[in-house]
Amino acid sequence: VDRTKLTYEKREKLANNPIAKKLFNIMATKKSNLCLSVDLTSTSKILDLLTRVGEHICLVKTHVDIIEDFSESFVTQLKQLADRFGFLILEDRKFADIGNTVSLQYSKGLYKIGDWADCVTVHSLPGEGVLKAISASVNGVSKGVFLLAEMSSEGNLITPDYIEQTVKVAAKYPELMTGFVCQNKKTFSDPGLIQLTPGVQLQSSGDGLGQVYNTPEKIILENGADIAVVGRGIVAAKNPEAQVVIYRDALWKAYAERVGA
Ligand code: 5FU
Repeated sequence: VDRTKLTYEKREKLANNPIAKKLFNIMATKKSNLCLSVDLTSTSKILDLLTRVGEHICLVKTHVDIIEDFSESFVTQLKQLADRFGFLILEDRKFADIGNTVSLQYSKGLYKIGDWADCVTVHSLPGEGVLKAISASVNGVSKGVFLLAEMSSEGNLITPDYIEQTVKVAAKYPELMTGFVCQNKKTFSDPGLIQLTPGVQLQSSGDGLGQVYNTPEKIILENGADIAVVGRGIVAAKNPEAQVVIYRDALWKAYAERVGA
């Protein structure tokens, strides 16, 4: 069966990872398959933006290492917003080292990512030790991984064989796997996993630094995305509150058309 023809409600039942289940449930309930990438360097700007747009998103994606005034209080407030608006938190750390180092990077240091992020991104490049290093639960709370199978950037070095091996290794960690960061429908078939696709913007087709943008319709209807990641299309807009609604509506409409709802 074609996973992209199934509703998020059906796929929630097919997911093994608790974070994937929660995400499918949030998407269906909030009618939003939009992930906002809050690539801002100040905590007040991030919290302010999320206060204004949080009701429209299913997931927020952070790059915690670009924040200049990171604090524990920021984490507390971020989690409060996530609870209040009902979205999950993805830290886009792209772990890519040996298992032991990743285990330390995940749980220690300034950020203690494993304490607050529901899920993280991981490169398959180092081999499966990187997946063994990320716990499926921290202090009894479920966690998840989005494994990078493809990237949106021009000239990236990922090959068809790399993609195939990435999908194979993921199948060994059903409890942990929330989904894949990828660009194509054919990359994987398991309907219990989520396709997270970055490189989405209405205003432009690239950023001059290798990023490649597609439209919401293309990534949902043709490329098989379940959740679209939008950063600057919303974050750098004059009116983010207006843009977030435009993206959310376009993405949801494309999903509804895809599943024939
Ligand atoms: F894995 C990937 C990828 O293949 N492309 C990406 O663009 C991740 N990203 C992230 O999505 C990137 O690090 C940014 O945080 C975000 C896209 O932001 P934009 O402003 O919409 O280009």
